[in-house]
Amino acid sequence: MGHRVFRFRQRWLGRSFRRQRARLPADGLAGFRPALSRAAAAAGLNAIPLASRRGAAFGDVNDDGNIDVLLLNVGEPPSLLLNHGVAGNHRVLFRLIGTKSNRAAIGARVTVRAGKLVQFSEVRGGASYLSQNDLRLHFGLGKESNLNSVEVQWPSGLVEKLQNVAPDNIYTLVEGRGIRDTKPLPAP
Ligand SMILES: [Ca+2]
Repeated sequence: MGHRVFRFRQRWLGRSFRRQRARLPADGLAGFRPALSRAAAAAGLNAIPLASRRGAAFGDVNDDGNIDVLLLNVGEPPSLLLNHGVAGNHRVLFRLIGTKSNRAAIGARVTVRAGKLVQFSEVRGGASYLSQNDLRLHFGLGKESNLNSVEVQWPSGLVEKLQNVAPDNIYTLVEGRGIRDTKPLPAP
């Protein structure tokens, strides 16, 4: 991401500490490293100007169903990486609002079942350095065009289960009241 004391080093050592987005250990991860490099190149990440970066926040900034990334640059404006995604894949987002639980629903867990897919995610506070991810939970569904079930475990202990939920929407779920709002996403 960048060197911790880059200003000092640049002034006194005459070296640049701006870096590419990720550095992986030279040993280990032998198969993962080239695969990650190819994925980064395909996504256009190698074209991003070098910078000394710190935190990163993940979320769907433009409500198109694809998770975007905001990178925090030291002494410079942040970089917003908009994810244009892959056509044809379904997805769904859930915004949770607690009533008995905390309003932000921190700690709530959602489990979705779609065909053979079973996924879960949890609403979390805090993430990368000085960053907060989107509190909405995002699930990529691939070619699955129907959610068989959606189960919400609220911090209060309440468990709610919804069935046959259509993908490609942003749902607002209120604790104890089910789906209270639906915002369609663009066609996959
Ligand atoms: Ca997006």
